[in-house]
Amino acid sequence: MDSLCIREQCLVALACVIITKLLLSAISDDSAAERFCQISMQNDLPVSRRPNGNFWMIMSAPGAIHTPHFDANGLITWVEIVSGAKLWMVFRPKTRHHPRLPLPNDKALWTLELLKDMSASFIVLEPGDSLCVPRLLKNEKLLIQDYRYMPPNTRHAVATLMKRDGPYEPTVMRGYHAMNRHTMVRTLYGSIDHALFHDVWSNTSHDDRDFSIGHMLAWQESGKPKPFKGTALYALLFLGRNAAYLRSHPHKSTMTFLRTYSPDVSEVLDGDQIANNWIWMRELADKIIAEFSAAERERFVEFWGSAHQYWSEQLEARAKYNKWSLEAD
Ligand SMILES: O=C(O)CCC(=O)C(=O)O
Ligand SMILES: [Fe+2]
Repeated sequence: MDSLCIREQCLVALACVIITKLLLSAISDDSAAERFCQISMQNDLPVSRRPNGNFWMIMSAPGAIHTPHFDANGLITWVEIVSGAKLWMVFRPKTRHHPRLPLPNDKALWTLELLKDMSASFIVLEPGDSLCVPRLLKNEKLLIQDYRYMPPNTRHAVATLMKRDGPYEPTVMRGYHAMNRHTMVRTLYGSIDHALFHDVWSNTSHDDRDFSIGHMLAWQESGKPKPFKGTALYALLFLGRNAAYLRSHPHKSTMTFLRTYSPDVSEVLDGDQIANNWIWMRELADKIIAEFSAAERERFVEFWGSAHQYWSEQLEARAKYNKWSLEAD
């Protein structure tokens, strides 16, 4: 860079921004859906854009360790280091099946349970590097196509590094969360895990991604060609129809609380928009389902049954965890 004049440096920076934007819009069906809705529905859009957007930035001190976790709400993660360095550790299941969450326990280092029976990959990310799972795992068989990011529900741990003999400097990283048609099923299963165990196994919440689910359903309902097919569509419909219950649960530690839980956003900022979005998503999902052929309906019902069963089992697991926590107190 030193040999480039200011004008050339600006052009390189501009090209990098454009390439990043193109890459991210290619993985982000939620942004594409929002654009579709803005163009086709203009001022009639019943709910707003996702209030907090997809981008974020974090700064962390050398030595900071992020223990094993999955990212919130079944979202894809893309990151790029701006300055400093991080050691990224990615853990993936050895089979195609959704890995079940371990029950948290009172052992020291219990968070390592999340990594049991997983294959691990490690990479150091430095300025300009972005997380690119295919490159990182190039010797492994990919489970799904199109990995240019960390897929939903990927278990990972992160350490912020310090340059040997370098200054003690924080690391700055920018990131992007998205949803994509190729990973919608993982988004759904990740959302179930998140709703029930976000306080244990995740580090934040992005419930506003429900606005994006609404936009994706609207895109599916009136777009041509239809963006989502097969299990990706079924997962989107499951998310839309159950959105009110797939938010981050407030975790009261009684066993029965989840059985009587009823979502209430009346006190929340944007509560009206959130409740309108629940209604909108249900209507859109019902319209899409009404168009299904008999064979497609059958496949959808089967998908719904499996997802529902997983959800019930996770609910039981949470009740068991709450019981154990109460007894331990
Ligand atoms: O940088 C960190 O400490 C954690 C970052 C992380 O886990 C993420 O971006 O998903
Ligand atoms: Fe993370």
